[in-house]
Amino acid sequence: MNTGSIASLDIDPFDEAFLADPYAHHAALRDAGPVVWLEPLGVYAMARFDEVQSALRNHETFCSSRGVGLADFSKEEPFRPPSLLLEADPPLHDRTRSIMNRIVSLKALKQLRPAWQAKADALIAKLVSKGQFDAVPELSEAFPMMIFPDMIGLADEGREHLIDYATIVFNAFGPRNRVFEEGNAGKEAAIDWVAWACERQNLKRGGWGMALYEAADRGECTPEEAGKMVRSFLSAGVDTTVNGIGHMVLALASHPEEFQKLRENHKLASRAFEESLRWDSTVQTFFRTTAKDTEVAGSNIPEGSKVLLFLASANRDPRKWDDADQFRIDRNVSGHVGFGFGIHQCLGQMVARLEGELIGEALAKQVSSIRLTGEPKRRLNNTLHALGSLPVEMEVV
Ligand code: OVM
Repeated sequence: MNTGSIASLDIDPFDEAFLADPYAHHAALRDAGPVVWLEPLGVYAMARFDEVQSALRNHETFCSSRGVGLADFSKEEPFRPPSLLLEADPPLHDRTRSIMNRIVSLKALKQLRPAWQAKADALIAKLVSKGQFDAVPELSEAFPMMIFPDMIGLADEGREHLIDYATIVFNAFGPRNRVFEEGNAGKEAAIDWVAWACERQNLKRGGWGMALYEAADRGECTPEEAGKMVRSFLSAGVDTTVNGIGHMVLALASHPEEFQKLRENHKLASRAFEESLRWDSTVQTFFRTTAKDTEVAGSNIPEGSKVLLFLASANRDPRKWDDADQFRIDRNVSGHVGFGFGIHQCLGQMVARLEGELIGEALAKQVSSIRLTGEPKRRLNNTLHALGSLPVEMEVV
């Protein structure tokens, strides 16, 4: 229940008009106050940078173990057995994270880089020679699918289920609305395939999946826990980077002058990816649950409250960013919360950054112009800002 001075808004951020164009609605949320009450959902929300960042930092008060979606795991059955990482607090979270951090290392990525770069360059060369194509299936989905499943060591059979699985998982953080029901319809097989693909006997030797079972062999966790950590890789590692790359291509296509800056200086590729994440954050929102009574900017939030954090809105808050709505690849973008902040900050951020940088660099090297040839289409999801199609034309250098 909302008591006191907190503004109460009749806004459902999971309704289809909001999901289709979240940026049109964020200013109203930010301007209504540092904390607001969303009447249709019965939750608190924060959409300004400072409050979002400080809630993410304060993981003892704003906990994750009661779920980072609308459902409170202390009252409702979780949609799937909770993640040992995303939906855990210390000390469990920290143990999981340190096991996974040893696998997702700078050293591992350095080894992968040359082969990934060759694949990115070859993919862009193929697409540029085509001229016109849909950048969603042919680029932003194609590239992660060329590298990520091999890195994990997944079975060859059934990999196409990965994107359907992510759709289901990210929809499940929101309410059981039409986006959830219709978006997930017909995708149920993906759940069984992922459970199968996470089993030890279905993982290839030398991959990041098997590395987790080897951690279990050393007594760092149980084999069951290793399987759940493989599930985390599969849940969080595909649709996030798919849409991160998609948004970068969309941003560059709709800002030719920014693409020219990138062509003039290929070293801006990683910045271009980072700025596109700020400008159009793939993970739009996550919830936290208050583990105790707390106060934010003079307003009381009682224990057991769901609090919706608008990461994407924080990344466009004019209180924090100059010309917040402008996409500018040479701005200082450090501190954005597109990968979250604090102890849960994206485990795979180095992987995502490498993917984005390599695609940005390949475009800078090989392409002289990127043009939209039709309206980009959105694929509505309760958590992800996702593209369904992005028709483009690229001209060769
Ligand atoms: C996980 C998980 C699932 C979805 C997203 C995510 C963005 C993590 O299973 O740990 O992080």
